[in-house]
Amino acid sequence: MSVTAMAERWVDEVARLTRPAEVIWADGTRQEYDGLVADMLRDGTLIEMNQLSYPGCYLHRSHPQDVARTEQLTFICTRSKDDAGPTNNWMAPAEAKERVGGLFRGSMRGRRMFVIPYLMGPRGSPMSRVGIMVTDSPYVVASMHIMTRVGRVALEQMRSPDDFVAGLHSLGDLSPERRFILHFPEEKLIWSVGSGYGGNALLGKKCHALRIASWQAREEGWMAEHMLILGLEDPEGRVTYLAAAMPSASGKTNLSMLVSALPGWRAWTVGDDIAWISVDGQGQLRAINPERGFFGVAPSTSGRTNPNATAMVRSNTIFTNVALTPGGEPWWEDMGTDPPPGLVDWQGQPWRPGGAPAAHPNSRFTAPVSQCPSVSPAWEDPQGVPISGFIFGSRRSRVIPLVFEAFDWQHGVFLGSAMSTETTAAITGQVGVVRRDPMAMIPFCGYNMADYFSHWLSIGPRLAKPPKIFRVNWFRRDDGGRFLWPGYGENVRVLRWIVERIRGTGTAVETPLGFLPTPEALDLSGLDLPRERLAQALAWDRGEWIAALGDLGAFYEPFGERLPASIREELHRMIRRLGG
Ligand code: OXD
Ligand code: MN
Repeated sequence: MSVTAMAERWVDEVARLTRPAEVIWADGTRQEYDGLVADMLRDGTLIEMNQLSYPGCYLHRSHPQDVARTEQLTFICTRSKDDAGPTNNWMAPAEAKERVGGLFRGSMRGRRMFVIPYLMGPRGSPMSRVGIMVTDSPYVVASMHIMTRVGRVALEQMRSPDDFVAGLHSLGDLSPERRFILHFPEEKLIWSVGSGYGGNALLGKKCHALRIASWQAREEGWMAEHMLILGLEDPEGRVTYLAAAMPSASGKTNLSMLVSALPGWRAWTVGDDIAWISVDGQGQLRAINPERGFFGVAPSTSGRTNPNATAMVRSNTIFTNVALTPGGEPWWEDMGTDPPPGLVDWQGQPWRPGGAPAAHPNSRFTAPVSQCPSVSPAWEDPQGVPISGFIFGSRRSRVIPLVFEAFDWQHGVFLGSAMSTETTAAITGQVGVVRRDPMAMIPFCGYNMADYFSHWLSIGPRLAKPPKIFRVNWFRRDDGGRFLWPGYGENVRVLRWIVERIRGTGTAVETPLGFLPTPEALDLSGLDLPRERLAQALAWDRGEWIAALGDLGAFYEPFGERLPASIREELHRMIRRLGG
């Protein structure tokens, strides 16, 4: 049996169901990409941007009701409902196939069906994995070219005929009423219909590299996490690698390519969204970035917040739902320039000052990692980079201090499980409401999160020296609603303390929450930040924390007996330490 025999059989089956006019196997070449772009320019799927100032850049305008991930239409389809757990939407596999199969019947009639063999992770890495995705969207094929490694590079990595995750995607009629994002982890299968939006339709990303991969990772003893990976270089040239979990649209991309405000310190970007992490023969965690592109949020990206991204998206980038200047350049809110006269909004209408945002708040850029000026020389190392610290960060105006450190691995896992955040435009729904988001994985964990916490707990004892775990919050505000911490490039001051703690040098005080930096421990040189504002950013309030932990207890309830005893124990210990 040839290594692709099973994939070919599945593709034939899919073609019989969806009835495309033509079946094309994508090869990942430049020629193929250029051909897709030419087709999309002809039919209006893409608009050419100014090829002198933005060479190789194009604009795509999506259906106005298809602009973000739709979590309410995303399902985990395991045989047992308990295996999906209380935080996932669940459908029985047979029912899912029955209900949604009909939407694929004939859905590609008159369209081309593309088969995309793609590799998640560096070529030749034992940690990399293959997917075979079928889609009727040329925009998805072109985006997959940027976001993954497409073609022979993937097929060559297959170890057996069933060594792939199968992903079936069809635009359907783009109606939210007929939109479903289904995951069958027991079959390594994804079905997505009715959306062309990145997180719903670029199946290598959230569907494969997080939801299906998290299931495989638990079975096989590794980790698939919603984390950026960066290397922080100190003035002596030593690089410490950190991985950080943060909810969607909360600054992961900016942090991963931070331009340091401290002289002599420098950040190297390995990945901005997903980390696959395994334990090596020496008991060291090693991480790869399974992706080869960034699918970043455009609004607020500027020379001040993220100069590297600003430089990176000047070429070979597909923009989605940004505004367009009369000169054919992209524009978005908080880009650092005033909206020019004649600006056209993300829906192609003339934009009026004072009206709705010109760019959609979840408008995006899709750009190759290799174009990032801060890309790490180790970003495609097949062995991955050694991880010395984990950071859990979320968006909270109150309660959570700027930074603190867990007492140990178990306490750190508890802190990750306790994370909550204010929602953003990256998902359809209300923006700014607080919701629980353990490890920033609530939308992406492909199985019962109680088992996910157990899995995290089981990793620590396998490590020679478990990474230290930190909690950060760049988003704390004062009573007047102003941010207490300047963020962006200044975050290096917090990262520096984290690295010092990892090395055993940084100073801290023990509190009921964990180890907090003393106010002098953070290097504020060259920063105009009064010490009392820093003290406010680092402050914690007993009453607020006791109330928050009560709420956390309620969040844990539906997990029942499946919640690891040590997580409950950490919760009770923390309440006791707070005198509650
Ligand atoms: C993303 C997301 O696109 O988390 O990375 O929504
Ligand atoms: Mn993400």
